[in-house]
Amino acid sequence: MELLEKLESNGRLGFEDGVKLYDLDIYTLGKYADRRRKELYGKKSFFNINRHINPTNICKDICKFCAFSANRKNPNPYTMSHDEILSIVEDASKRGIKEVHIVSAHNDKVPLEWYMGIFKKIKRNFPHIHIKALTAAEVNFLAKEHGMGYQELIDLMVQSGVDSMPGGGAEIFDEEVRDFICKGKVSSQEWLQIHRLWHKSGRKSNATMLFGHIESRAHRIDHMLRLRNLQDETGGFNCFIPLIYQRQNNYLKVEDFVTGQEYLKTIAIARILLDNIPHIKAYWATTTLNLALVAQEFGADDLDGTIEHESIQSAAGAGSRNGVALDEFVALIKDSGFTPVERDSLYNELKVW
Ligand code: V47
Repeated sequence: MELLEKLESNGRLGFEDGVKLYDLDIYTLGKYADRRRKELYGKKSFFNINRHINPTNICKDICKFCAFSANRKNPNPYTMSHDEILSIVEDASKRGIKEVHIVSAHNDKVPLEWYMGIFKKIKRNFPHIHIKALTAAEVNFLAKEHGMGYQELIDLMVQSGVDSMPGGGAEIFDEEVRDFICKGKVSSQEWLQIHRLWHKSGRKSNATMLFGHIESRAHRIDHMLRLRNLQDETGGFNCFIPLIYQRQNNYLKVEDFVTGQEYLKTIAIARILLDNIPHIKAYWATTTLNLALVAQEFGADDLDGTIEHESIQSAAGAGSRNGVALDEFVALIKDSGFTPVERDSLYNELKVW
């Protein structure tokens, strides 16, 4: 069957089809992606009121794309105390946050209890706040560092108060590209296995894809299809998040920045290919707010949240260090022609703004 016929009939697309989607013009792709988005959510755009916290930047691993971890280019190592973290959460809770998103580097200078204690203390003091924490890269690091199996560590995360897992550490699954950009970190198989086990423990997670560096379009399609396969098996992914690679202050020498068109095509393709992952997130910390708003027309239905403070993408050049004020965020979504819907971390609707 021809590609356009498959798109018309909402048929499931394979690898070759996926690669060919990039050759379609942006309007055709956008039309099909937007049709699917509208069938699912109409003009609703989801966001949450959240706080990102990055408790330490000391990292045992070296990823060429990373500008966040303390290294020769960024010689400012830090590790927050639990009291510091709790006071950030307390302050943010006054502004009504419903979620903390906690992603750290792979710090071998602190005990496992330093990581788990963060979650226990937040849960004890702020039981209403959803804790989205520990990427599969962190889970892999902690399990190996402390001689534990993945399942054992996952059980400990659950006991300590982690509610869901963020999608970081996926980067690009293709083994050759992965070997070049983040050799030694969690492998693709391990990343998928950790999410499989997490889903089988009855929990939800997200999945990211870091793109716009040395990967090809085919690598992106391969990445998405590996996620679709796991989602067929577990159904545990809430959302897919393509992250645009930010190129400052790191060791990966990439001159070209991904274009807005390439980003919008990638969002549209994700919406079309990932027929089993309900939400596609335009993560404004890597796109700028304006491009994320345009992505709503190309299949994205989720804009992450207010973030408040962000250290990973902003270290590499993104303008997201200070988050965005809630009233400004809501006004921008409305002005762009969409309906801002505040959600909780599991996508239950809390308020139509
Ligand atoms: O995995 C690192 C990325 C990720 C760069 O689950 C970079 O809702 C761009 O987990 N340019 C961590 N990206 C962030 C993460 C996340 C973010 C937003 C939403 C969610 C979610 C999860 O940050 C890492 C890596 O891929 N990253 N360096 C860079 N130079």
